[in-house]
Amino acid sequence: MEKLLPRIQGPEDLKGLDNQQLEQLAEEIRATLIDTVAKTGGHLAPNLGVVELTVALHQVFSSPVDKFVFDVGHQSYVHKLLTGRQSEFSSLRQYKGLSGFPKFQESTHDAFNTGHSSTSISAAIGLALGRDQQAAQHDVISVIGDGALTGGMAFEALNHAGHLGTNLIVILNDNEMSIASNVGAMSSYLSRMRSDPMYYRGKEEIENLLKKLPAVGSRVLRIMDRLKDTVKYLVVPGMLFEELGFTYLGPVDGHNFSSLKSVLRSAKNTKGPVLVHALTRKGKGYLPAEKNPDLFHGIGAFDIATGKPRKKPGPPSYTKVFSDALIEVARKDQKVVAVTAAMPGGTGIDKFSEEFPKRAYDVGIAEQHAVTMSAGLAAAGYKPVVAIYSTFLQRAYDQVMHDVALQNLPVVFALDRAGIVGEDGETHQGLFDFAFLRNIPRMTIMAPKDENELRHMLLTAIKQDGPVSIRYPRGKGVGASLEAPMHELPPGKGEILRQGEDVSIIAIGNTVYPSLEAAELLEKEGIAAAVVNARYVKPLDNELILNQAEKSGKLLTVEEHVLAGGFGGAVLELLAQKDLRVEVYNLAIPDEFIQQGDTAIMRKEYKLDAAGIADTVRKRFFSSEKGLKK
Ligand SMILES: Cc1ncc(C[n+]2csc(CCOP(=O)(O)OP(=O)(O)O)c2C)c(N)n1
Repeated sequence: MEKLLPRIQGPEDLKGLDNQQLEQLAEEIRATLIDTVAKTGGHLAPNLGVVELTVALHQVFSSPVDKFVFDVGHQSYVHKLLTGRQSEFSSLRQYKGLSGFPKFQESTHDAFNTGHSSTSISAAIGLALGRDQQAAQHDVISVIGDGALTGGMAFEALNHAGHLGTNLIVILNDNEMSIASNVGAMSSYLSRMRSDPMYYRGKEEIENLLKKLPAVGSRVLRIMDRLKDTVKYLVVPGMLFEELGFTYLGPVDGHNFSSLKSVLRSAKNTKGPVLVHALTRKGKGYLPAEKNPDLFHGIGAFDIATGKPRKKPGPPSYTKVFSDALIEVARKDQKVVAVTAAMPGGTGIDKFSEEFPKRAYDVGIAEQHAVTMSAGLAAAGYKPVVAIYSTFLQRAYDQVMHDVALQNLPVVFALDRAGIVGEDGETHQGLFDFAFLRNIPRMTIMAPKDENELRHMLLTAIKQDGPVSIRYPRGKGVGASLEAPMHELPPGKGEILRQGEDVSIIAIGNTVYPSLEAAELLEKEGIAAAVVNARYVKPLDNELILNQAEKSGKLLTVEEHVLAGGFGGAVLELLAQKDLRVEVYNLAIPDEFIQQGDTAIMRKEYKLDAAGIADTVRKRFFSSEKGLKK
């Protein structure tokens, strides 16, 4: 049979296809998704679930005139395949390749960039208002998952959309899953609509029944009309959305082309905000993903036949070491509780909740709530550890400041995926946390050089009275042996790992080991570099840093973080305050958003590997052009 997918170079090529051809196309898309993601890694299960939905959207609407906003955007691969990006699809999530998220820089079909959750309805409202301002006519469609709908912004936007009343289509892609099982009352409401036919068939059935009753029936119907609001609560599907000012359409089988297209056409023809409730299956069409949608939500390379991840052997991840350490601490301290915002697996809180089901809280994709709730727990005498990706804490800045730090509450922020994150790219880079936490009074900020130090830092943090953040990178540790028992680290103290009188490299977090390697490279060239593991960004180990500065007169700070507001900046502030004039260079990420790519490639690119650090020392402090040669 001739393949259809290669013929689809843009959404217009879909227009003439009948449902049978669409079925074939869906199969080809699924095969391409599985083949590609098996090599590149990526968000397989979410995309397998939206194949029919995305195809139907492109048949009924006309992108790029009509605008699609994909919430989170991890489910936009099918959209990419249908909008002229097939030939580059194998470069998905690779360095200089296609992004794993919508990106307007990549295509005019990507109306709005996403990556973080629950933004799509707000963005779509903005696009719709822009359209209205220009008296244009096109449709704006937000595609949002039931998981993303747990985020506060999504509720704020639903509330506002109903108030505005302008044309807007929200497609609720309900697969009953966030990454793990979805949480919350909204999720239970949606699943009631899924599972209890009375819940959504009631209105029509009752009306038909009443119509059949001669005389009385129509009178009752009229009374019912007057009592509309009360009765509607009992019998109308999607009442919650109707009350918010939306026309609710559905639930519809999100894998059936003819039902999907018909409901989408109705949505197109309805005035005001419309919510289409599509029921889909995460991982649809690939058994291992259907069986294990959590694992296949976002997966590395895997073997297609078995569905097994192609894991490279190596030391345990920072996440695992953190998770085990937290459990160890919690066994001794009953006050320790753990909080995650929809990332139980990613943060290691899943294991904690197996052992302490009553002391672990998954709040859904609600980082702001997670932080303020933790502040409340701390105010009630508990010791909450909020495990959160660095990039997602950006959401909860005011909560950290206003609810935690202002009251000096002992909340521990365990910032996973800090630094360069690799294939997820610019929306997920954890490169800003030192900067946005460092200016908050009372915050203690730490970063371990390895997974062993992470354990000690966790204990140290839990023993402290105020807010503390510990950031650690994505992926495997360095293979450090894990000392037991954990011990507290001296507060605000770094450590000298290597002596050297020519230059001091002051490194933080995962740049400490590459700095040690760099010192070895430099030694071969006759440059004696000291290496300091700073451990703390706040409070800084003033004494140690000033001593090193005075000794060699040359300081290099190294961090996997943006330059502006980072660790290096803190060192400069200290030197300026002490009026100490030494040569300093801050090696950090420049003032730009960092694209996706393998972490090793990216570290090399930004000179954060051993060779790059050594090169920086050479060029900045010992280059003959600068007349500074020893
Ligand atoms: C602010 C924020 N927090 C957490 C995440 C991580 N995350 C990505 S997708 C996802 C689950 C989304 O679930 P849903 O919207 O139902 O989409 P599905 O994958 O089920 O299709 C989460 C928690 C994120 N992208 N943004």
